[in-house]
Amino acid sequence: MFRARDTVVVINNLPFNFLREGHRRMSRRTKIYEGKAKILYEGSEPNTIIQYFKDDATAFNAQKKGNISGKGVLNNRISERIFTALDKMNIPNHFIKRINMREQLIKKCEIVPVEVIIRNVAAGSICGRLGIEEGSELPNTLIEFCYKSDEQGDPVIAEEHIYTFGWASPEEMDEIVHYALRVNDFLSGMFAAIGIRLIDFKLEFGRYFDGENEQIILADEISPDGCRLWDIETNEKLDKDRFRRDLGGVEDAYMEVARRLGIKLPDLSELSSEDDK
Ligand code: ADP
Ligand code: AIR
Ligand code: ASP
Repeated sequence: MFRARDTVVVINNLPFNFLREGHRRMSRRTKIYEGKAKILYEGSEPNTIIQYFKDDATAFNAQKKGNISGKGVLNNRISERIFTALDKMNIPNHFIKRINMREQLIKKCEIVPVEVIIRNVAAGSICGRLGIEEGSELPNTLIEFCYKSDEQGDPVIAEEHIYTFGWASPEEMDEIVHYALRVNDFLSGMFAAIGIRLIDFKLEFGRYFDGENEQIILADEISPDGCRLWDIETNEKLDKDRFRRDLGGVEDAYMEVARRLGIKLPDLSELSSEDDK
């Protein structure tokens, strides 16, 4: 049986200031929401939010809690890189701009309370649920839906539940599935090009209201927190499973993903000036 515990992982090859969360700067803002991995603040423009990436990590519906030093900085950068690339592929999304090491400005939307899980290879919960061996290639891309509810433990649901309980309309789900498959095609290729297999990942979508118009857009983040990423040659895990399963080398894995994406991490002086803003 899994027991709650605290895991603190200390990064040892990053400058000290890299690890600071900059709470002084944050306190001047109006906090809208604090989640397990991010904090949302009111943005300076109407209809915008500042998304702050924390180092906090949770797993198994927050039964396991920990802190991965520098994770927020890395996820901010990785997610920025991916959302910017998806924008060029005409996938509408919430990303506006990165503000600093841990924050990005995003479009405020009404989150559809459905987590969209896209699987290319069997791993994680599906293996236990259906008795499938981890690492088995799936004959086709599999989409699963989970009800986004911490209280209920994000249970897997059928598409029918979404309509029965009015979480999204069939038209919205058509768009969401269409975008999810396009994101999968694009990201699978993008990661393959840097020697990474995209095993599975989670997406969140929201409704963005722009005057009269309402649009479904991709929201939240795409980072090693919500993707399974395996090295193509060795099958080494380069994602949050290293934390979930106590495999060690968590930060190194996130750093490796950032490095392969060509993300240049800032030097010490740049980081300290950001923290002192
Ligand atoms: P959780 O809420 O699961 O603990 P996080 O700590 O990542 O997750 O918190 C970020 C929250 O912000 C999530 O609940 C997510 O659904 C929400 N969110 C992400 N993007 C947007 C957006 N563009 N507008 C409004 N809410 C968003
Ligand atoms: N995920 C699901 N809920 C939260 C997250 N982050 C992501 C996992 C994994 C995929 O969705 O990171 O990439 C499938 O997760 P699972 O646990 O259902 O196998
Ligand atoms: N982030 C979710 C949780 O804390 C799920 C996960 O990543 O395992 O439970």
